[in-house]
Amino acid sequence: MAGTCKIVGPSLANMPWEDKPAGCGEVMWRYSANPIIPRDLIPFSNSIFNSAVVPYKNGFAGVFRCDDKNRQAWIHSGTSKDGINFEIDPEPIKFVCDEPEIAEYLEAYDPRVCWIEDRYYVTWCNFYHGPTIGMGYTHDFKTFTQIENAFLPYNRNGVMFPRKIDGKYAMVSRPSDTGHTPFGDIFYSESPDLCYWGKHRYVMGTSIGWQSKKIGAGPVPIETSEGWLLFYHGVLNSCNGFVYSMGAALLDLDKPWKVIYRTKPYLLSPQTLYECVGDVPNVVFPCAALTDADTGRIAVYYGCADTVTGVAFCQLDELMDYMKKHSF
Ligand code: BMA
Repeated sequence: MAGTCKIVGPSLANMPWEDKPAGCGEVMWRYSANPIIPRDLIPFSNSIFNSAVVPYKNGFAGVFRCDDKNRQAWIHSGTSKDGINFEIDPEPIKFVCDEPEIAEYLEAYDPRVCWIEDRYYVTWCNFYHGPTIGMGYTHDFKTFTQIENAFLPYNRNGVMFPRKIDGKYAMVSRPSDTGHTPFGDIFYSESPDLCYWGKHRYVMGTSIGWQSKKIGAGPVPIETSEGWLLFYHGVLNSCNGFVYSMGAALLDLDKPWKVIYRTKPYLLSPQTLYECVGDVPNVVFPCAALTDADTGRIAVYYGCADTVTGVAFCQLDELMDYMKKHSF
C-alpha cells in the first residue's frame, strides 16, 4: 500500500498491473507478456511504438505512433478495455483545424496525451518547416481539434503538466535540430492561453553515461506530495549508435524547473530482445504513465526499438527511496 509519498490524483483500480517477480532486484520490471502492441496490429503499419495511453471511461484510450509501410510516421487513435490489448484505428488522426497555414503536415510522431480540466490535450512532434511541438485536443478520441504549434522549430518531446501552475498552462520540451540531434536539454515554458508560450526556464541537461548525449521528457509529469515525478529518456552515444534508456527526476511542485532528485543510474535500459532488436536497435522510449493514487502503483508505456510498445511497472515509495539514494 502507499506509504509516505502520495500520488495526487484519482484511484485507478483497474490499471494493468503485475507484481514484481520474485527475485527481481530492480526498481522497474517489465510486463511478462511484453511487447503488448505488435508492429503489425493494423494493416498498413510498419511499427507501433512511442505511444500515449490514458484512463478513459471504464477503460483506456490513447494516441499511438504508427509508422506506415511508406516509412512515414503518423499518430492514430485507439482504445482498450484492459490497458494491454488495444484496438487502433487503421486511419491516422485527421485534425479539425481552422488555420490552413499549420493544418498541412508531413509527419506526426511521439504523441503525449494529458487530461487538463475538461479535455485530453495531445502534443506531438509536428513538422512545420522542421520538427516542432504540435498541439490539439479531443473529448472523445474520435474528433480531434488542432491548435497552434507551441514553439518555433526545432523542438521535440513537448510534454504538458496535468494542471495549471501559478495560473498558467505548463510544458517541458527539448529544443533540437533538423536531424538526429546530438545534444538536448529539458526546458520549462508557461502559457496563459495555450497559444503564447514564454517565461522559459532551464530544467536539466545531459550528464554522465546513459544520459550523456541528450535527454527528453517522457510521460506527463505525475503529481506527488513531494514534487512532480518526471520519467525521461536519456541517450548514450555508443560506438554502435545511440542507446536510449529511462530515468526519473523529481521537480519542485511550484517551480518545476528546480530539480530535487534525478536518478544517476538508469531505471530501465534496452536489455530484452524486443528492446535491442528492431528498426532502431537499443531504444527504450517512455511516453505515458498510468497511476493509482490509492496504492502508489505506476505503469509506464514505452516504445521498444522504434518497433513495438511495452509496459514496465514500479511502485512510488520504492522509486522515491531509490531516487533519494541514487541521485546526483
Ligand atoms: C528520437 C525520436 C524518437 C525515436 C528515437 C530513437 O530522436 O525520433 O521517435 O524513438 O529517436 O530512434
